[in-house]
Formats: sequence, structure tokens, C-alpha cells
Amino acid sequence: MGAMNVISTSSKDGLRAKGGVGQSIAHESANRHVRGSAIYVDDMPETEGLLHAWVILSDRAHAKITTLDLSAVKVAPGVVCVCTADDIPGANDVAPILSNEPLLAKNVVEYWGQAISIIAAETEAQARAAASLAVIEYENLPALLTIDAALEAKSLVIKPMVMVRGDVDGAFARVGHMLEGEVRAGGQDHFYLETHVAQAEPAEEDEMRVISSTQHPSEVQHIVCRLLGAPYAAITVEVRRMGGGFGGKESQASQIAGMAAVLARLSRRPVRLRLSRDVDMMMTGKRHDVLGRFKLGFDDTGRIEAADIVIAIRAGNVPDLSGPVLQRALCHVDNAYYLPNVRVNGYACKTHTVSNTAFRGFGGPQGMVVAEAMIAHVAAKLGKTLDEVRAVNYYGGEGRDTTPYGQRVTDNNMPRILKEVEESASIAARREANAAFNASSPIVKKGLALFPLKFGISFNMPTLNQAGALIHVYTDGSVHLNQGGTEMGQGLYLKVAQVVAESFQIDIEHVRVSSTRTDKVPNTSATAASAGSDLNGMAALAAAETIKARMRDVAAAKFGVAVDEVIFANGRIYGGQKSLSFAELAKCCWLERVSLSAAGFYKTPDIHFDAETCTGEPFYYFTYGVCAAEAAIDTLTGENRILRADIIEDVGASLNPVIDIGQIEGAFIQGMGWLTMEELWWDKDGRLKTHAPSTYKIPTSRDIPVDFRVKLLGDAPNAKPTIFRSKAIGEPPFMLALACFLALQDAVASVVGAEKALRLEAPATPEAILRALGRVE
Ligand code: MTE
Ligand code: LUZ
Ligand code: MOS
Repeated sequence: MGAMNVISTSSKDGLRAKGGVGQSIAHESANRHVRGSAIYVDDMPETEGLLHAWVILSDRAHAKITTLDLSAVKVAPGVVCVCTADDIPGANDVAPILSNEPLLAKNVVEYWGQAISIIAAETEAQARAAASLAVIEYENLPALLTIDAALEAKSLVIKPMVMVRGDVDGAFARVGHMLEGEVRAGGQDHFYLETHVAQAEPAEEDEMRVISSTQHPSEVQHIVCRLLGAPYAAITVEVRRMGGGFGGKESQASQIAGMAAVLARLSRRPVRLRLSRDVDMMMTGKRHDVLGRFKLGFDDTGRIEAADIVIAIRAGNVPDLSGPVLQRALCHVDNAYYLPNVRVNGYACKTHTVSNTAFRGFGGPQGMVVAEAMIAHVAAKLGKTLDEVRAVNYYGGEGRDTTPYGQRVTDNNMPRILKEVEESASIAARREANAAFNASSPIVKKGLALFPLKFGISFNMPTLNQAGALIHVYTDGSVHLNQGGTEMGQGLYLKVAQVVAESFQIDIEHVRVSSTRTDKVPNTSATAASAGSDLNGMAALAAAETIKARMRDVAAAKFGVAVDEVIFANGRIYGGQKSLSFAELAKCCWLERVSLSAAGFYKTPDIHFDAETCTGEPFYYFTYGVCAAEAAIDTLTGENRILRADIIEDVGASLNPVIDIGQIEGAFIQGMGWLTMEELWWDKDGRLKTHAPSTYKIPTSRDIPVDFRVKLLGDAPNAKPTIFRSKAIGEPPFMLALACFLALQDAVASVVGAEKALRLEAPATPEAILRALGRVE
């Protein structure tokens, strides 16, 4: 490990290998994405005997199943296999962390859209038609649908969480001002372009190959084995790419793969299951909606001395990942602010709705919604701006650098980023211009707001911060790279290939990244927590350096020079006056019987966390970013637009700037969707009514800020020795969209004043804006 941290880019005569780290290269599948030749699971040619699966869903939120009559289903045309909970060969349990989270409901259903039975038929149309013939009768049970109802009933999926630092009650007794407030933000569907899909192919005996659209092949492997009662070594899970995951395929892909695998086992035929958009939206979980309540004590400047906070998230029917999600919400309720005396009580509410799950930010966005509401409430109360209140609360200065969970904030880039955004986005001048505009514009009103982001990088369960890679160098100099991370569009395969190209100093065309497979790199973590390139990049570097050291020895002997005189540069290996191409040296190694294959492993150093007490240093480092957003609202219709957004994001020394900028743009727009337009709506019986794009509005190209300026923070290598000093990028910029919400709130405030504008709830749909304006009930 030690040696790897000091690796620098080697070059000779100023020449660099094409496609090493730091270069802006297009996504490895960009051409295939555009041409439509990138192969997703449902694009695979249909093999002989392939069956298609469908799912029978509950149409009650909470009920006893009194009759389950599948006799008509079983004899329907084309049907080969029908499976209920009782037919599952192993355990009926898909829980990722805990246990008792059924694949198929047995006796009782706990949400509208829960799977009760699965069917395999010769064609998808036959499977769907058969599903509609099921006769199911229920006896309704009382359903808890909302956070409020669950809190009242003390219905939780896991025990409450508490995080405390300092003397909260003592601090309240001392402060000059107090207030109480509340904030809510809705959930969000992942709306990946590719819905959940998997194909299971039985082989000899208990062996099976499962191709799954998953962020977590190892967990799919484990859960398929649990459902089938098979050892892990019998099942191989493979994923080439996902058409988006966004957290939705972290734990829940195992349900879909599990269904395909169970049907494949029972029918002894290959089975494909691809959910339709409607079924995907009804049957699988989303971002947790959140309720925050806080009591704050602060001084005349707005500096917060005491905070007593409740964060409640809607978990749905089972725990799934709600524990770690809530944990991350608690660990981000400080955002960029020092809270000297703070108590946070966290509740993961059990409701009779679909189990919510990981979604970009993983509780961080929910925590920050509460953080920013606290700032906004203090500002409104004191008649100050958000920025004035933030200024006295930021981390930094004597004794003000420790988070509520006890981790010190060392690498604080916030002051620098803030200053750069304030200047480059001409904040002061634009505020004045907006005030003038609002004074003369009776209907359209503008708002402007900044949002500062601090986000902790690493899985908050320390164990998960490990990764592996496997590299083969062939005798023609081409390189086969396999690593534990999955590709969901974020460019991980490319970034890791760049790392390997950099290490070997070969052009990136020579590095081939193959599908992620559990039989090549075992026991992997999900590709999540934005840590994909941090973890797998390091593991791949370790593997490459192992092979490189062997090649170096061979080259030194061949050239008759010392080992440290051998230089890998620009596709060649030099020593003394001699040189060989990378391919020639690979061939020499083979002739000398030197292995050209190696596995690499990495674990993040230094991190630790006690989930019971919510203390420790869970994050290897923090990322920072600032967004300044300007919005306009139509006060008659409530419609809104984001006119301009200026972003500077800290990605350390970027592995690939163009990919990182793409991640920022995509994440930001996705965050905008969450906070300004995407609305999940359940009826009083707990039935999701927004399960298709006709009723669920996600941002389109026309919703992009009219003027959109994204920059990477310059000259800011990670203070920690991460892979080539880069920083994670996948999730953090999602939260920058909070600037849009705050800008809309600012526009509302120009009409009704700052205190009443606090009524605005996320998503800030036209209806929500009209409600905040007091124009509708
Ligand atoms: N980008 C694309 N195009 N598609 C995705 O599904 N998922 C996001 C982010 N960026 C996602 C994406 C989420 S939730 C995470 S955690 C990271 O990518 C995971 O990949 P990384 O760790 O390699 O950044
Ligand atoms: N922790 C985290 C997790 O910070 N991010 C994740 O995606 C995650 N997934 C599972 C368990 N803990
Ligand atoms: Mo991302 S929510 O950590 O998959």
C-alpha cells in the first residue's frame, strides 16, 4: 500500500500514454450507447428454451390473503411454471442486511404492489395474460401509510437511532433565541432508463449463471443461493452494464434476479424477467421521504448553540437499507455547519408501502434538507439572509471543526469554493438586479440562493470499504481488466481502465474491461457510496503494480540495468540505451515463465464507526461543492424555471474531467427533479397512482437551467492518498440542487415574506408554490 500512494505519472521526453488518468476521454460505451449496440440484459439473444416471467402483485396495502387460487393461471396457454412462497426451494428471504424480508408474500401482504406469485411462460405476453387469471381474496387489515401515522403508532422497522454531542439542554438554558420548526421532502423514483431485469440460466446440478442488472453482483449471488439453498460457489452472477441504477439496483435487484433464479430452478429452463415501467415503479422501492422537526437555540448573529432534531424517514414494509440510510441522514444533518450541542433522534418508520431503498445521496440529501431548513428558520426569525446565518455557522476556526459524530473536518475547501462561486457568479450584483426586477414585475418573481455542500465519502459500514481486481496481461500486450465495481453509466470501467493504462503506461485501447463477475472477483461490495473508483481503482492499481514489478525484473535482466533504472513510458519500457514495446516485454516474460496475471485488493485505511453510539470517523475524506441557483416563479400558476446555476465541485485531481462534469450535470438535474417536480402520490388505500411517466414528471432537456455553468475546483488534489488524489463524484452533486429549492423559496419570500415562505415543501411543484404563496389551500 505505502509504495502505491507515491506513484507519480511516469513520462519520457514529455510523451504520455494515451488515455491515462486526468485525461478527458469519452465513456467507454459512448459510441455503443448512441448507436444502440450496447448490450443490456434484455438485448441478449434469446436462447433455445428461454422462458419469460411475470409477477402477480397484491392490490391491497395491508391484508390477510384468504384465497389464493392459481388454478386458472397454471393451465393458461404457454405457462410452464407457477411459484408461490411455499414453492421456493430455500428460504423466502431477500433481506440485504437483516433477515425476514420475503421475496413472495405469504398469508399477509404489506404493500400495494407486493409480489405474491411468479409465473414463467413461453412468451412474455402469455405470462402476463396468465397473471391476470389469478383469483386472490383478502381480508383488509389497518394500513399505516405515512410517516406521521407510523410515528403516532410507534411503528418502526429498526430501533430508534440517537446521536448526541455536547450538553444540549444546558445550552438551551443559556441561549438568547429559540425556535421550533418542521420540514418535509418527498420521495423519488429512480427512473433508470432500464427497468429491473435479470436472466437465470441453470447449468449442471445446482449450478446457475445469473445475468442481472445490479449494482451488487455479490449480494445477488448470496441471495439467489439463499433462495435456492445452494452454496455460493455454485452460482455465478454477471453484469456488463446497467441502464442506470442510482441506488435502486443496490439491494433490490436481488428480488428480480431471485425470481428468475427460482423459476429457472423449478422449470430447469433459462428464465428472463424484465419489469415493465409500471410494475417497476409499484413493486420496487424509492428514495425515503423525510420529516424533520427541530428546536434550535441561537444567538443574535444566528449562531446555533443548541439543536434538538428529529429525523423520520419512511422505510416501507421492511428494513432493507433503511438503517444505513438513516445513519447517513444523521451524519449529514450538520451539512457544512458546526453544531456544538446537538441531539438527533432518528426513526425509520414502518409503513404499509413499498420498501424504500438506496438512492443517490443515501440519506445525505434528507439530512441536508433538515440542515438547510434550520438555517432558513434562523434567518427568517432574525431577518437575516441565509448567507449571513451560514457565515457564523460554518466549520472552521478554534474548536469548531468536529462533527457531531466526532470526526474532525480537516481538508476544508469550503471557504475557497464559496469565494470562487460568489465572484464568478456575480452574486452581489445579481441580487440587486433581482430585487429591482421583483419591484417592477407584478407576476413573475425571481429568487437567488447558494447552497454549500459537504459530503462524507466511504460506506458508513466500514467493512464495506474493500475491493478487488484481477488483471491478465496477454503476450500481445493487450490487457484484460476485471474489477469488482459495476458500470451503470457513471464511467467506472473507463476510470479504472485509465488507472491501469497509467500504471502500465500503455494506450487505453489496449485495456479491455470485462463484465463484472462473482467468479473473477469474489465477495465484493455494492458499487455505491460514490466509492466505486476510489475502491476499485486502488485494487486495480495494486494488481497492475504487482505485474509491473515482475515485468520490471525481466526488463532489468534483459537490459542489464538495475531494476530502478527501468522506466515504463508511453507504451515502451526503457533501460540504459535499450527499449522494448510493452507487448515485446510481455512476450519476454512468457518466455521466461513469469506470471502475467495478478489479483489486487484494497481496503480504505483509518476509518471506523460505532453504529450504536453514532461516533467515529466513518469517512475517509469529505467532498465539497457550492451551487448558486437563480429561479423564477409565476405567481399566478405556480410554474417555475431555473434560470441559471453556477456550480463548483471539488473532485480532487479528477481522473477524467469530462466524465466528472457529466456526473455533476446529471446528478444536479436529478436533484432538481426531486426537489422541484417529481411527486409520488398514493391514494388513501395506499395505492401508488404515479407509476408511469404520464403521471410522474421527471426533468427533461427543457428543464435544464437556461444558463448552466459547471466547473471543477482547480488545483485541489485530495489531501488523502486516494487513487491519484482524486475524489468521489457520483452522489455529492445531487445535493447541490438544494440551491434550486432555496432559490424558489427566495422567490416566494419576495411575495409573502421569509417566514411564510418556509411553508414551501419539496417537491416545489406548481401546487406547492401556490400553497406557499397562500393562493390555494
Ligand atoms: N451515473 C449514472 N449515469 N447512472 C447511475 O446509475 N448512480 C449514481 C452515481 N452516478 C449512477 C450515476 C450513484 S447512486 C452512485 S453511488 C455512483 O454513481 C456509483 O458509482 P461510483 O461509485 O463509481 O461513482
Ligand atoms: N452505506 C453508505 C451503505 O454510506 N452507502 C451505501 O450505499 C451503503 N449501502 C449499504 C450499506 N451501507
Ligand atoms: Mo448510490 S445511492 O450509493 O447507489
